[in-house]
Amino acid sequence: MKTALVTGATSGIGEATVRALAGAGWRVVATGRRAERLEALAASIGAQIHVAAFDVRDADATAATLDALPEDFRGIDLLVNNAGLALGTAPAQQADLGQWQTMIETNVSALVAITHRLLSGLIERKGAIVNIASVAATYPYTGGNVYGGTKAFVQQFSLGLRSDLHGTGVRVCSIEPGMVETEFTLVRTGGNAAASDKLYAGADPMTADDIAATVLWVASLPPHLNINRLELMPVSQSFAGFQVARA
Ligand code: NDP
Ligand code: 8X3
Repeated sequence: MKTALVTGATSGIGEATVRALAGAGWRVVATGRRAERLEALAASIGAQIHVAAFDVRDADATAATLDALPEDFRGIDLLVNNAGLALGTAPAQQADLGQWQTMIETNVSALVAITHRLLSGLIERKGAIVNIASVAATYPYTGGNVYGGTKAFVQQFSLGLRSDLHGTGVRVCSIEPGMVETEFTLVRTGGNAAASDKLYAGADPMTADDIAATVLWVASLPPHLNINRLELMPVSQSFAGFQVARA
């Protein structure tokens, strides 16, 4: 039985990924800050899951948790770096520096620290890393500033890992979704349920299960096959043009 570690498993894509992996017979370490949600997830899955509540921005708590995993969950074959967030939609000139720093600490620094910690074990087991980036890595939009920057880092770090891990057998994939209906917009807007509902209303967005099924597919491919980058959008979403400021 293979073991996965999924960060950000208390809601959305992470929770759905835990369910998909467990349903396919994986052992899963599920993490996030909200312990009660992790306990509920564990209760609905059973012995195949181990939960650990910690803030990924806390380097000491992260290291202590990973070092103290129970014997059965210690050998991580698949790391799903999913924990992340966007905060705010203000243009850069009006943005809050604290929100920018939180996004960088969560989406970049924490992802790098967890990957660094687990890398030697992943190499030993010829494992896999799936990083959840975003279409925001590739397509800029107003108010996306630092969030897009963090996801561009995740995308490029994934490709850099591929290069460094050449010959080790470790697979790395950057999954880059567009609009997925989760708690993402609730978090981004500071709890504005009306704004979140409005964004998704009538849009037929992707679901967390859509992305979880993609993660499971990538993780289940034969060992000789690597998906480098995978960009997904709902059919209802596409691209807009450039903007021109006229005198
Ligand atoms: P959710 O808000 O539903 O889930 C985010 C998860 O990240 C939660 O489990 C949350 O857990 C966890 N998390 C956030 N901050 C921390 C922290 N400091 N420490 C530990 N865990 C943390 O959003 P999504 O499921 O949509 O987001 C998952 C990933 O997908 C993110 O990286 C996001 O950027 C990315 N993404 C989302 C898209 C979308 O449209 N929804 C599109 C493209 C990418 P808790 O709060 O309990 O700590
Ligand atoms: C989330 C998708 O388009 O809101 O990463 O940035 S988007």
